[in-house]
Amino acid sequence: MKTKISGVELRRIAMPLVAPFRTSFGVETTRDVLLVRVVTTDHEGWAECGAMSEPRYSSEYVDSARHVLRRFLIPALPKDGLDVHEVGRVLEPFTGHRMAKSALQTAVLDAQLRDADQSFGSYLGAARDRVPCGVSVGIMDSVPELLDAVERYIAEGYVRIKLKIEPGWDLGPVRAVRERFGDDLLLQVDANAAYTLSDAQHLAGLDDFGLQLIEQPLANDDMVQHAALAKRLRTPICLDESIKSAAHAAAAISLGACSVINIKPGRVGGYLEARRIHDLARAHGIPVWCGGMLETGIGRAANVALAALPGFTLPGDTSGSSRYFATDVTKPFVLSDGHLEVPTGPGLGVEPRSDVLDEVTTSSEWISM
Ligand code: SMG
Ligand code: MG
Repeated sequence: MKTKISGVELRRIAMPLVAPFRTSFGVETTRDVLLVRVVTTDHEGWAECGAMSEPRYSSEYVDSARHVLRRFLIPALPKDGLDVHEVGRVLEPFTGHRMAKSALQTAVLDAQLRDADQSFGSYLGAARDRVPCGVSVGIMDSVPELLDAVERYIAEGYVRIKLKIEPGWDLGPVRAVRERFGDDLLLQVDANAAYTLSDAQHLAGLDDFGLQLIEQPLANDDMVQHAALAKRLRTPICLDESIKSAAHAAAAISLGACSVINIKPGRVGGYLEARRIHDLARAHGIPVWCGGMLETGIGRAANVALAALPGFTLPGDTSGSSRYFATDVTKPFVLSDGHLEVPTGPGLGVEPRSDVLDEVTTSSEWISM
């Protein structure tokens, strides 16, 4: 199926977070998001870029994504239209910039699915109509503050808690949460690459707490070191930042660098590559779950659809809108019994609310094809 694009809007919005979100690499207070809207003959397609405002989680950042889209990626799309499966190949000559590529491909996919009257979930191969949700809890100033936050999230119904950790905020907070909420709580940690292999013995101290996994303990490029660490921990290692493609996933699995994978479509260049990683992991018996980049309802809609694939056997960081924003740019995603429903309408199945968008827009540009 060919989709003919007449132009693309790059719109940047500033979304205040309900509470600051601190990780080992920095604090977010407002989510600076780049939205991509492709306009076709009959429809529009929307997507959101996972890049943050600074190149800390990954080398991409909002300005770089906007620039590479405007200067290279959008002009590379064929003028006479294309099928979503061609987007990856057309963008392939440009190295990296996977989050920017993902946003463009996803917007084309949304438009194409709206044309075909098919939902993301049905297109990707969703195996259920709702997904269980976890929540990622940032680093706090004190343990009592952390316990309060975790208690609130559990009361809201989240089925799994992920604690952000860093050197100096690891064993103590994890022990406190375990002691307070008991052994049945599904609990995991995410270091965002804050440790080195010389911390192996210290990290083995986490083995006492029955964690579901430890996410990205070591640096992004430390695939071999993660394999060495895996031999020294009982806690399963999950990779996030290190897995940027299906090829990385294959390498990590064969090296024994991880036994779980966090799939973020933006990080790996789009939903088609995300599905390839899912398929590969599933064939190897490696559980996967859907990560998050503090998405608005636009990105969340597609993530929830992805998380409904059969290999997503662990709850993801697909939290309800209210965990992030007082007002979302779509109808809010609301947790019900710890789950979010997979949208069923055509494409993403959600509509951006233009009144809300206009209020949060900080810049917009139009690129004609
Ligand atoms: O979207 O709920 C969310 C955030 C989940 O912890 C989360 N994301 O490394 O997994 C991760 C982080 C990356 C973004 S931190 C600003
Ligand atoms: Mg992570």
